[in-house]
Amino acid sequence: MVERLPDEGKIWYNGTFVDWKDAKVHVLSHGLHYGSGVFEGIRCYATEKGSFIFRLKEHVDRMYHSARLYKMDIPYSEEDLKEAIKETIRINGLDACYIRPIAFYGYHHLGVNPTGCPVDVAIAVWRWGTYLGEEALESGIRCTFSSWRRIDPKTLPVTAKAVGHYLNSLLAVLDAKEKGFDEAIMLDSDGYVAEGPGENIFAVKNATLYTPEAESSILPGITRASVIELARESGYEVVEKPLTKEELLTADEVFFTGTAAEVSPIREIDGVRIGKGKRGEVTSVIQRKFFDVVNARDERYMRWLEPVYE
Ligand code: PPE
Repeated sequence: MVERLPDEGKIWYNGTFVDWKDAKVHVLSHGLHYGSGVFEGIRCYATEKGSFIFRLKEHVDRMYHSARLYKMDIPYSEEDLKEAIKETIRINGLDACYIRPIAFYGYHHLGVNPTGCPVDVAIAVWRWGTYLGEEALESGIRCTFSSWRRIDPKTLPVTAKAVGHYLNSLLAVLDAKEKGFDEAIMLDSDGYVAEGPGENIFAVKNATLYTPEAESSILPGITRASVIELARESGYEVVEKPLTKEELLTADEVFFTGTAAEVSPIREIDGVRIGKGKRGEVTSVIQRKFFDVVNARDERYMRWLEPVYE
């Protein structure tokens, strides 16, 4: 399930391409000590019409949004970064890949205040298959409610996809794995359902979709927004509201969304079978739609796809 990173290829690093093995940081970099960085996870799909990046603009927008919340000035324009992302895929000759741009405070001084540290930016691309295992997309996964609550908007700007925020996710993942589950589901500080460590969550009841509001303790995912749009377009009602544990456990279907996780059904939570205990009907419809869109099989959504090789 866990795929090792490659050891060959080119990484875009502060405006130039360097060999994979040379894309290094100093151990005293600010970002390493304080988690002071922002990043994105983006997917490029190989389709019959060529290679396309899914919602590149929205991802790059979010990276700058994250940076702004941490008062970090990324020393490149969004246009430059988008171009650099495409160039990184081309120079590595990939047709499908996962794209990881990151901006972090680099080497200058230590101390929590980052003012004066350079902002280093890198873009790496590599092949990354299914996030939760090959079988997950079809059969669904087994989850547990984490004992760790999701970071609270009163503590950190949760809409930022920031490096340090992932320590919260790391604890939830380790907790779930130790208990023998595939993935965790995190509650917010009030006890409502928030999200997975790297995924947003949806419940389906009587063919209506429910998901926590974008303003709650979640990272408002781009896959989440896409799924809401695709579901509404398919005639389903989608309600954004606080979800209780009980609502999740008694839902007909539950699924995760995310760039890495795509649309992954959840078949069990803490020993409670969800619905029929396998991928449900609505999840199947949404999954099919999603894969049609990312694979350039739906003309109406070509606007979400950015060609890499023109
Ligand atoms: N919540 C969290 C906490 C999160 O990290 C992600 C993405 C999402 C929701 C879904 O957002 P979006 O990708 O825009 O639909 N998680 C990224 C990193 C996963 C990782 O393990 O690293 C991802 O899916 O790329």
